Amino acid sequence: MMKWPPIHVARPNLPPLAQVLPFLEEIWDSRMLSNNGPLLNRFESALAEYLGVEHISMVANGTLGIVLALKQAGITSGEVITTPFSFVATAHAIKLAGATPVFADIDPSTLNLDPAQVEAAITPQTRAILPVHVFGTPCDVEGLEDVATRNGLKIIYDAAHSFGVHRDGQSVLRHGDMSVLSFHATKVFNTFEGGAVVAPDRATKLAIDQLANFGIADGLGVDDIGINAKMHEFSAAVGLAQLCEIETVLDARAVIAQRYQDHLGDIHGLRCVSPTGVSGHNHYAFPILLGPDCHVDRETLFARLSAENIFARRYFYPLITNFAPYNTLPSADPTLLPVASRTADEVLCLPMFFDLDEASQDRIIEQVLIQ
Ligand code: T4K
Repeated sequence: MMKWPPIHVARPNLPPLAQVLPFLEEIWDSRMLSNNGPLLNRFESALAEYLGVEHISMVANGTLGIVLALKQAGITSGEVITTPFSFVATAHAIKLAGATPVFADIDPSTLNLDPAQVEAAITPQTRAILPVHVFGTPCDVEGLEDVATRNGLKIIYDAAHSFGVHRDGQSVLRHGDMSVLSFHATKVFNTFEGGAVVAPDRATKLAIDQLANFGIADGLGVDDIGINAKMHEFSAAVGLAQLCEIETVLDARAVIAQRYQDHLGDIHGLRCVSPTGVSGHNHYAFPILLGPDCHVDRETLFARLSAENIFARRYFYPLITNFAPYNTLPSADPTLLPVASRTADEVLCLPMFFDLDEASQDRIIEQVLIQ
C-alpha cells in the first residue's frame, strides 16, 4: 500500500531564493562574512523595529543567548528557579553559566512557571528566575515580576518560542531584565540557526555583544571571559529576507491553529492549549493535552499518527528533571512537580507550520477523531 509522504511536527519557512540572493551578492562583494558585518547591523535595526524593542543583540543560537544573558546579569553561581517543562537547553544554559537550576511546578492553564511555586522555591542562594513562555503563551509576567521584585531577583525570560508575541498591546519581550529568542530552523522565524538577546538599555546590549565576541573590548583589550556566539552574515541575510515574509507566515499559522481548534476544540477530555483568535499569539506549536477522560490516550495517538507517517512530537516529555544531569537534584522530585508531570504524560504537539495544507491537516484531524 502506498504510504503518504511524511508530515513532520515542524517545517521551516524559507523566503523565495530570489529575495535572499541580493543579500548574498552583497556578502560576496564585501567579503565580510562575520564579526559585526554590515548585514548584521541592518538586520539588528530592522528586527528591533519589527519586534517593538529598542536594544537587541544577535547571537549564534538561543542556548548561547541565555548563557550570555545570565553571565551579563552576574548569575554565574547560586540558584536559578526554572521550569521542568521545557527543552533541555533551558536548564543546560543555567549550568553552563555556572549556576544551579532549581525546578518549580507550572500553572496548569498556561503550562508556564507558577509564581506561587517559584516563591516557595526561593532560598538564600536564589539569584534569578528563568521562566519560559512555552509554546509562545506568555507567562504570568506580573506575578513573576512581583515575586522577583519582593525578593531582589533578576528575571531572564527564555523567549525561544515567542517571536512576535504581544501581550496587552506590546511585545512580551519587553518584560523582565532580558529576553532571549531562538531563530532555529524549527521556530516561527528562522535564520537556519540563530538567536537574539533583548536588552533593557544600550550598555547591556553592548556588554552582550562583547561577551559574544570573546569578551574583546574596543578591538584590543579583553575585559571578561567571553565566548564565540556571533551571528554570521549568511544568517543575517536570511533574516532580512525572512522579515519580508513574517506577516504572511503568522497569518497562515493563525488560520491553521483555528482550523485545529474548530475540529478538536469540543472533544471531551482533550484540551487545545494555545489560544486561538487572540491577537498577538504566534502559534509556534499546536499542543493538545489528552486527559484521562479522552477517547484516546497520548501514547496510542502518538503511535497511530506515526503509523500514518505523521510525526507529532511529545514536547516536552520527558521533563528536564528526568534527564541524568538533573534527576538527582532535590527539586527534580516528581512529587513536587505534579502539574508538570501530568502535562508531560498528556501532551502531544500536532504538526504546525505555515504551509501545512488542508488535506494534510485533515489527515491529522481524522486520526485524532478515531474513537
Ligand atoms: N529554549 C527553548 C524553550 C527551546 O525550545 C529551545 C530550542 C532553546 C531554548 C534553544 O534554542 P536554540 O539553541 O536551538 O536556538 C528542536 C530544536 O533543535 C530546538 O531548537 C528547539 N528548541 C526544540 C524544541 O526542538 P529537536 O531535536 O526536537 O528537533 P528535530 O531536529 O527533531 O526537528 C523537529 C522536526 O522539524 C523534524 O522532525 C523535521 C523538522 N525539521 C527540522 C530541522 C532542524 C525540518 O524540517 N528542517 C530542519 O532543518 O529539537
